Amino acid sequence: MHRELKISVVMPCYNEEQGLREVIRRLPGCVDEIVVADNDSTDRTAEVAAELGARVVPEKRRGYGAAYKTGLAAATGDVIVTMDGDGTYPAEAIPELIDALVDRRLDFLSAARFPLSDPRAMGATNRTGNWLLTFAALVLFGAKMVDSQSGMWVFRREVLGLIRPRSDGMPFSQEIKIEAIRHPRVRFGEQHIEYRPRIGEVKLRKWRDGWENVLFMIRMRCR
Ligand SMILES: Nc1nc2c(ncn2[C@@H]2O[C@H](COP(=O)(O)OP(=O)(O)O)[C@@H](O)[C@H]2O)c(=O)[nH]1
Ligand SMILES: [Mg+2]
Repeated sequence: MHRELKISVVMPCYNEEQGLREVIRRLPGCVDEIVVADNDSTDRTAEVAAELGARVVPEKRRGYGAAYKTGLAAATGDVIVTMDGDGTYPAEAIPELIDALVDRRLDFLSAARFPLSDPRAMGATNRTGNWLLTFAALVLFGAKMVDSQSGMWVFRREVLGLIRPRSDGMPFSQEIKIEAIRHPRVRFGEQHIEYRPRIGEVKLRKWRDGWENVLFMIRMRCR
């Protein structure tokens, strides 16, 4: 509990046995529930998550968005915090991010990684790709933000009753932010966080996923 709110952390994980161990160890005491959405990882991700007190929700459909849909639906907290299972996002910042959500009277707070606190955490191609995708969200939807691809969001669970992101893949991250920004009853904001180099193997296929993100936004604009 923090500020009298029940806190759930939801993480999509595919083969993050190593990173997940570290992330769960760093979670602050205010976290009441940990949900790990797993797609039949071939390493011990599910076992490690369960051993460390997380609820593991299995999802057969592969993909970041598919895992999030199942994981978010399973969360019971008043506030949901999301993160990758790779040690990149600052778990210890959760209480101050919830404070920002409450004090700024927001419904959805996205944790922005730029300017990068550690340049080693993201290569030049990914940085450029991020910038282009964030710019595309502005041009196509008028959605103004600093970091359209951040995987750390802090939001009130009620938001899930108002917006319904559809992507089963990596575009889920930008889609949920664009939907939150566009919804008249959802107050959206961003707050800067630290971002660290990853533990374990990257799952993002930068060219393929970057291109899929662009096409997804164009299709989303047309519907
Ligand atoms: N369950 C599940 N998790 C996934 C899948 N793809 C990526 N993830 C997780 O989503 C998070 C983001 O992936 P990551 O490789 O860190 O991408 P990046 O942060 O954009 O470089 C990590 O925790 C991954 O394990 C998937 O198909 N299924
Ligand atoms: Mg990551």
